[in-house]
Amino acid sequence: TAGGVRTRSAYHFQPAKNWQNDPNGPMYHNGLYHFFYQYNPDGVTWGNGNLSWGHSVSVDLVNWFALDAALQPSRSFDANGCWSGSATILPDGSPVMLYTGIDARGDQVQNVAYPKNASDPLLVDWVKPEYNPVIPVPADIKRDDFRDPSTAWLGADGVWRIAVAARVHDVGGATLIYRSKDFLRWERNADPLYLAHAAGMVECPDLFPVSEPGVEVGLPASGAGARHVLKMSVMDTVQDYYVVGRYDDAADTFVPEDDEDCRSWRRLDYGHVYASKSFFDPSKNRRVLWGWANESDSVSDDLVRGWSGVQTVPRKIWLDEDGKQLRQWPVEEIETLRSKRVNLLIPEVNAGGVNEIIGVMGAQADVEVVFEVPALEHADVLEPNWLLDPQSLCGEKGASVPGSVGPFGLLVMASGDMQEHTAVFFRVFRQNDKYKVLMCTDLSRSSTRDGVYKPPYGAFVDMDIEAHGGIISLRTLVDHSVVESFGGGGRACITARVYPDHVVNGNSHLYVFNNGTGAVKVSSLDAWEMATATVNVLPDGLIAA
Ligand code: DQQ
Repeated sequence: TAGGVRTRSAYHFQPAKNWQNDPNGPMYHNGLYHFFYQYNPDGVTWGNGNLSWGHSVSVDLVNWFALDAALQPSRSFDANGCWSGSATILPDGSPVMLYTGIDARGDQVQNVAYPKNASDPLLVDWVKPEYNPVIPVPADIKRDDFRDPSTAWLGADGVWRIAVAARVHDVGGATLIYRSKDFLRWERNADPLYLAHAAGMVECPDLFPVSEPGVEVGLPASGAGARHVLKMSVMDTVQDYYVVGRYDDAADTFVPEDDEDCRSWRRLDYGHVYASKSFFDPSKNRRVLWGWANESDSVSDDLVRGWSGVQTVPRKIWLDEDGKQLRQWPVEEIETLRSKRVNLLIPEVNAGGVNEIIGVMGAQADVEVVFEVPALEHADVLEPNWLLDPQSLCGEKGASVPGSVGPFGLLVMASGDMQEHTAVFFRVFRQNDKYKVLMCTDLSRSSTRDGVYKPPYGAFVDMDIEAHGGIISLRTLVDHSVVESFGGGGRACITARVYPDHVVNGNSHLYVFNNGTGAVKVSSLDAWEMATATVNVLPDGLIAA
């Protein structure tokens, strides 16, 4: 349908049709990347009862070829759904999957699956051994509060560990540790890896080592003393939070270095992303993160489109020099899609300035801009309570509210008459003799349509802009209905879904703007039109042989 074509992404991962949600079991195996995802083969909604693992392969994390579903409900131990799980690469190089089955009684149980033929490069067929489930619901956990096994890691004692999400009644959200030597017999550790008293059910736990700042390691978690990141998807808020901490590989417990309430940990994305999962890519010695970005219009729109849900671009993640936050950046392979480049020489944008970036298709673009604030000291004074809720602050101080330093940034997916536009911008505040940089993606004008979720999204970029000479960068990937932004070199990420109306019969424009009273320098501005990747369907114009 026209609606589907207009909003379908050109280089974000989606199946050809139908519903997708969580990334599952991403891995690198024998020269190929495999990506699995929660998939409803029968429709555009979540479809409780028949969730399967969709499966695609890629050589470059950009172009994807669809294979048949890898796991589908078929046995008593997964009769009502194959839910989220993770891949582990065994020492002999072959993979094993752990996933949650919704069994014939409706219990959440943990199952294993192996490739039928480990030498098949595509790993098309998966076998679910008869002895499943390998972990039934424990007596102290409710039958529908036990799911999402993580990638397994090998302890110094030669025993494998996994983390599984659960809710401990009256206590909170937990990540339980199970140990095994053979992936068949699993024993629960008395202590959970981490207990989140403040949360209810948590989902999709991920634990990985980050070593010391700046060093990129992605080896499976082990070794006491090494720093690790724990990420949990918290159901009450539908947000992914992470924290750096110490993992004790003998006790199998994790102590965050930060706040105890996981809902005040940092977020992987301050926009519309959930159930993220990372994997270690040994071919490039990097850790790569995927996350699900749900639609934010309506189910009837999904029905018209015939699909629902995209994944963020795969992001390389590493620990920042500050030892506290992750930095995230689109994997370099995405840059192979950069085709037409425009390089604008706008020395500065004055108060109220709006400069069009002409020459690239605005709906399919990658924009990198470096701003320099010449006079930080003019910044407006920050009220301390604003620090608590950057999202509301972005709502109060949207792109049309002038400040002293900012708002400045990009207007993307803009109609020619500017009636519709999505603003991605910064605003700098002063707090005593320090500066705080607010990053916002303001969707309030993103579409003239009603019935679309158009919130402000916001985050403080955790960097010392003064020490950086007043310089701050913004990279925004625009892909029809996806606006995925990386502020301050990937210190804060905001992914938004947009549904502008003007794309029916008009082009989308791109602008750089400054609505602050002080001028802002543009040290560099590069924009590329992005080619359409092969994502499970052939791009327009290509015909299958
Ligand atoms: N989605 C899966 C669950 C997981 C949830 C089911 C998170 O396994 O807990 O589709 O989005």
